[in-house]
Amino acid sequence: ALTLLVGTASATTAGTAAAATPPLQSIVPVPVSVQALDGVSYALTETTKIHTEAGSAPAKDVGEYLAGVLRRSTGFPLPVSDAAGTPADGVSLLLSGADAKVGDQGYQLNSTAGSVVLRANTADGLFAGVQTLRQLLPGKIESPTTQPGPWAVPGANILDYPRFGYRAAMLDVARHFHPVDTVKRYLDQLAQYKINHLHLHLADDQGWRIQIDSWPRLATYGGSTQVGGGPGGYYTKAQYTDLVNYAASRHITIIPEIDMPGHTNAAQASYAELNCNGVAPPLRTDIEVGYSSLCISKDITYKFVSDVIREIAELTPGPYFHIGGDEAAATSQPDYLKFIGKVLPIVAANGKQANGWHDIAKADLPANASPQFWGTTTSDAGVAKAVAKGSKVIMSPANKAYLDMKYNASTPIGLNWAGYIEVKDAYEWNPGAYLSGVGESAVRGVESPLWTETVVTPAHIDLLAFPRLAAHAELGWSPWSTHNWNAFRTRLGAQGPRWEAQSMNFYRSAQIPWD
Ligand code: TNX
Repeated sequence: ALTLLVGTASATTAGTAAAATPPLQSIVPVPVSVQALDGVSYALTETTKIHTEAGSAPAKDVGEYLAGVLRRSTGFPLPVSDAAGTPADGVSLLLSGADAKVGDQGYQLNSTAGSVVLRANTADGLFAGVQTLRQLLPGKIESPTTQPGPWAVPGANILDYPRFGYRAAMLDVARHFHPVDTVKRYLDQLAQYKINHLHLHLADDQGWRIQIDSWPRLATYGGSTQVGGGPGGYYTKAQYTDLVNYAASRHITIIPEIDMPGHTNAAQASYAELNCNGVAPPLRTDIEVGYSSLCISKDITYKFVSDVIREIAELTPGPYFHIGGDEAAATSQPDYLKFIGKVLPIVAANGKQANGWHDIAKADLPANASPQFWGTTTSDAGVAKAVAKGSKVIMSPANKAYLDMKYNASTPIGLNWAGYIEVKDAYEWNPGAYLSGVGESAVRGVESPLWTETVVTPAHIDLLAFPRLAAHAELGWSPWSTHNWNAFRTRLGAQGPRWEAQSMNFYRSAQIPWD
């Protein structure tokens, strides 16, 4: 249970300035358990050393990542060593002695006057603990330039592990192309909130965004524009691999999506043979949906699908391949079922588990396939049937989890077909008890999609994703027993100085008491 911290820090308010929220009451997502050691704190100084589990390269990598974050603002050298023996002082990242409860993603953090010790069973767990440690330091720790200290970590015993093993965001790089550096920036932000999957929507009507050697025009022609008619773009295989590796260094798994059999105009424009009438349509730069379909009756369609899935699967170490499957309004129902029935085995033959928008649950799914619920209702017959047969569901209800919905009528970008989503709306739902027939154990996790019809720049991504993504991250990580809007708003408000130090263009919702 969450230890409620009351009066653990000297929150004296002088004059009119509001006191900053004490760090132990500021952590997002809120940990499973936080016990404060009153009057104790650890000071990070220019002599602090970082020690990582002897002989573990993955633990050393987490130590180097931590040092990289802390060096920018402290200016301290913070050497990282994995020499044998546990030093009594400094910051230690250890792969032994963790409470069994932390599992394969959780951690323990113990901070005293002399040391900070993180313990986990895996490097994933240490990485999660490092994100908590960042939030225990003052917000200016996130500054890219040297700042004055002191750098105090409050004394505490923290035990923490996730509610759901799958916590994800989706970025649509098809409607507007988002270059490698923009995706890396987003990966850095996701990691801070313990999100461990990034789903990339790599193809849609307006653009194809990944090089496929056996069908080269997909990228060179199909990737040559975007919504509004700009130049578009695509990832070369080397760039995609760079993203996969960068994500891995942030303990994030990339999930590639090729949306089919609808949302395929860019592919059909690139290759006439993918159309039933043999005629390539023009490229499209508007935001209509539901008009394109691969030709279900042609053999070449399945050669295309096999080639694309094989080439992308070869570059993708993660277990999932997302086949889209949404809004196939230009495909008849029998054709849709036939198509999904042919594509699922291709995914399996390439060693991947299929994810798909929940429309795919109209077809017969293997138990390892996950429908991603994006509806605005609280029941879906197909999803309930898939769950009864053993599938786990990814929860992305559009009126709660869609980051491309506006906050309110004055939000300058975004859509509103699923309604306005203020921060409280994004937070106030229970993914484990939301859909009928889909209980906690049938939920793989929570995912926040960001469709980019109106999203062009990194500042646009910031504005729509933050702070709502942090609310979703807490739903995915923290136990439901900790769920409390008033406590959450305070924790969220404490993220403000961190996001300012990172020059993030977040939405300063009036619902939140920003520090
Ligand atoms: C619906 S949600 C779509 C996308 C759009 C989005 C805009 C889903 C599976 N399909 O094609 O981009 O709405 O909010």
